[in-house]
Amino acid sequence: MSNKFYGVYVALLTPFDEEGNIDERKMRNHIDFLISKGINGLYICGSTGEGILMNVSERKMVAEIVKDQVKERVKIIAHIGGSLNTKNAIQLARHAEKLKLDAISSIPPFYYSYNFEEIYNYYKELSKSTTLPFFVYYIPATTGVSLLNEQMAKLSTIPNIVGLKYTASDLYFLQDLLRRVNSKWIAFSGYDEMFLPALTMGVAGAIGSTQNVLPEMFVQIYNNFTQGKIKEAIEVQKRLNLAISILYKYGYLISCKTALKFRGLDLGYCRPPLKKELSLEEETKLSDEWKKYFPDYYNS
Ligand code: MN9
Repeated sequence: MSNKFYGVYVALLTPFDEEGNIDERKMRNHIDFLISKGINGLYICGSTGEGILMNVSERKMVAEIVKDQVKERVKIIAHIGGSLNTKNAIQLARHAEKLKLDAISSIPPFYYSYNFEEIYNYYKELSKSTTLPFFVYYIPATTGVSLLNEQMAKLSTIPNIVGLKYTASDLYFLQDLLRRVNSKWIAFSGYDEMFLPALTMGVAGAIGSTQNVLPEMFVQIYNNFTQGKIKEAIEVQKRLNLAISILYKYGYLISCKTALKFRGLDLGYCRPPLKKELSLEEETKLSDEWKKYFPDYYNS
């Protein structure tokens, strides 16, 4: 496995059983399915993985299962943020290092209106707690934390911070940021809808939720782009975006889990307060639409 971080990373869904417990067997099956499709890495316990709905020991358990199942076939980045406070995040960072995962990542602290000094200190404390490479996870739409480009660039001076997962729509902001940090940062595109445009603006790959459902399409976009086959890449991105618009209709994460059912995989339930499962009516509508537009990803 190469030392570099690039390509298609899956923000891994976490399967729960009906009572809300992590379902280890389903998780292991899903990991093997994704690896068989040619992905480059897994990003665990992020927004998609319902990480902020889990406690520290559950997040450690997910990391252990994933590490054991992956067996060095692809890289693993552990999201350690949203775990309530810096002390918890440090525990998760140390655990990731002990397990020899490849990197850690974190959203900025949120809920209280933290000033930049507090945000900076959060990243600095975490960075001091580990020698692992560290990716900032920037997702202002859900955290409510927006940073200026000069503030983001300041984060790049913290040792270990090697890049970011950028889930925002302003790709010029991203390109400008990469210029400010002299392209030292490895950037991953977070909005699946914009993987191809983000590649043209300098990202090394993508990390997102739809990769769980349609890993093949992300691999195709990435390979086409790197081989200069732009027209082909545009066609796949268009088709992917149709799938995303369908998945958005009934709640994103539970729809991703349900669409995987159509592909023959069982990802269980989501954890409340997220909607646990689709109603029968919703599932039927989703299934009909999926079958109509994506017959090649139905029962296969
Ligand atoms: O950054 C994901 N964002 C969230 C990762 O989960 C909030 C994305 O993969 C989106 O789910 C995806 C659909 O909008 O782009």
